[in-house]
Amino acid sequence: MVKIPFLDSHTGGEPTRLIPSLPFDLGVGSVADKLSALKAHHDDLRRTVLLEPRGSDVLVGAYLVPPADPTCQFGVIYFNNVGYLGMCGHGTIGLIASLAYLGKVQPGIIRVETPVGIVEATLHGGSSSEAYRDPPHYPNKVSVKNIPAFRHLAYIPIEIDGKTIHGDVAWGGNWFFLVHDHGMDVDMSNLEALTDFAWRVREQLTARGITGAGGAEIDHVELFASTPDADSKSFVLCPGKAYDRSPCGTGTSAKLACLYGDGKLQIGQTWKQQSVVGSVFEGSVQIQDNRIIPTVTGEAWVMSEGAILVDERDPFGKGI
Ligand code: PYC
Repeated sequence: MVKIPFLDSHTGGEPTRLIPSLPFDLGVGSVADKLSALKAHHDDLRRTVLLEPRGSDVLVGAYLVPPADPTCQFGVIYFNNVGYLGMCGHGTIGLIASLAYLGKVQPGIIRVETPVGIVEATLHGGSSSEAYRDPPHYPNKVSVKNIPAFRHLAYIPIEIDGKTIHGDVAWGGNWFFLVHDHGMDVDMSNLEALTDFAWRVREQLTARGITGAGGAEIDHVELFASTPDADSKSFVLCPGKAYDRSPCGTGTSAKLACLYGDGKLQIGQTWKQQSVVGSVFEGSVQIQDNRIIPTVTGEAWVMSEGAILVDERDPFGKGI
């Protein structure tokens, strides 16, 4: 029987399953090198951790790995039901809150190496946090200063059901297609139609050969709408066809880069992005070396801990 400890959190409703230590060695390279080794030799662990019958399509996993960069305290590799993510905003908020729960970090700045670059998380705490004053609790509000975000293509037309819609292709740690003129109701009562529509957008992008920089696949679709409760509301479809319950940290970063590019967001101005389930991230941008650096803030909550048990005799022990 193999036993792998895990800790589950959610960030604005979107779960993160943290695996604090891997049952094998990935060598001494960068986190990007470790991701290559995982893809080549250990993809069965991703399936074991996330797929049914143990997991579900909604779960995002996070492997905690040693960083190669000496300025970082941690390395992390995010994964989902179909593969691996470059970065994950809700996952990083969940990771840091989980590490706080485990007593491995204190309020302050924590640098984390990801396969696509270094992110800087700030774990908030201190006198303004009621939760932190109560000893059994842990600080859970985190700001993530992301890698640089940018818009790659603007106002690209695609046709869905004979109707032309337009989207921007932008990078926020993953590749996104951001659509405003979709005409869909961004509401929980409309999840099936939103999923179907966003999936068809993805199919059209593939069929038309519309990609991110260097031919990268655009594997996330964001449909935006207005709301009285925030600056914008969004439905985000993830690569494995599950929708993001959070406002999506990398998706919000991509959105912030487009807003800044359009002159609709000033440096340091706060943007409130609401998810389809109603959770909110606050975002802002700063400029460093002529690049747009987004910061996204949210809260995460630990919700279960335990161990994955893999019985070698179980025909579905490594996922369906
Ligand atoms: O928060 O960046 C994010 C994210 C990506 C996929 C799911 N959540």
